[in-house]
Amino acid sequence: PGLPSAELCERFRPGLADTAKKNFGGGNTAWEEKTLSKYESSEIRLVEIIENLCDSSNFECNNMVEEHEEHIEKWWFKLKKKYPDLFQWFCIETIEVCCPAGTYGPDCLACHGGSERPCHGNGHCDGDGTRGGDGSCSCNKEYTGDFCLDCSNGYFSTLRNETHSVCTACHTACKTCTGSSNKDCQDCKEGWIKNEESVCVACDASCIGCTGEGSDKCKTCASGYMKEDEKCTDVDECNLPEKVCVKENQDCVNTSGSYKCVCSDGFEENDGTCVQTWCEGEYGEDIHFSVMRNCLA
Ligand SMILES: [Ca+2]
Repeated sequence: PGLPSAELCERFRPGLADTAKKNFGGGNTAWEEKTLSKYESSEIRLVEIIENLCDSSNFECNNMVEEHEEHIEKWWFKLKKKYPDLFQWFCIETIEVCCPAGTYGPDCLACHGGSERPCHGNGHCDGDGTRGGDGSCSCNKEYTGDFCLDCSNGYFSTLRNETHSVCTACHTACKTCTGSSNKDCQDCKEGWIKNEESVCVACDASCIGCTGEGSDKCKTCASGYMKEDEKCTDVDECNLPEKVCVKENQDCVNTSGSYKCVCSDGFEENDGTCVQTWCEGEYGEDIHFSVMRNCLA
């Protein structure tokens, strides 16, 4: 048989707790207390506990319980006073498939960073609580290193001692940094550039990547811009030989990096076409679209 999964060791304990309050509405009558104390040590509850130890779909767990049912019965009738924690007695000490939290592997050794706070609270210890794994840490994204005490790129240290480390996100302009503002960048992130004051500032909107501030320092031009006199300049889509706004009663409006198609004056968008908004009323007044049917009739 292979090693049990971490899931098995985690599921076992909550399953056990479930039966404790089952079948009782939370009232406090003498009858209920008497019944409860009977139930607490009854074979009915033992059966319920065994049934609840595993999810019905968890083959591995159900297999394990079935295989060792006589251990659980022995514990229930003889040992539960001395060893109140079934998980510890059964899973850890008797059938030796799990380990105490914060330990891993065949001998339940302490995880990297110690069993109290594996990975210094900044990651997950491989095999934690099971007889498998190697105790190494997979750190949360902010942290790196064997013990999850160092900061990842894009994070800087706000607290660091032997046992604790807190890393905080750099400013969005920084790739690496020593503090929280865009003045504290060591390197700028892609799309940002250091100015004369060593502050990472955004490349011009017309650039994809840049060597400095301004539209003349682009590495390449962003879409909607083209190189003209060494600068990335907005393309005026409305003046292209081929019309870009082709619907009836539609005008083209150039924007920086793009363009918009809008309905001409006196028209408004309705189901994707531009319809007339106003008409001359009987009495010489402008009438809104909502009454246009009347004025067309
Ligand atoms: Ca444009």
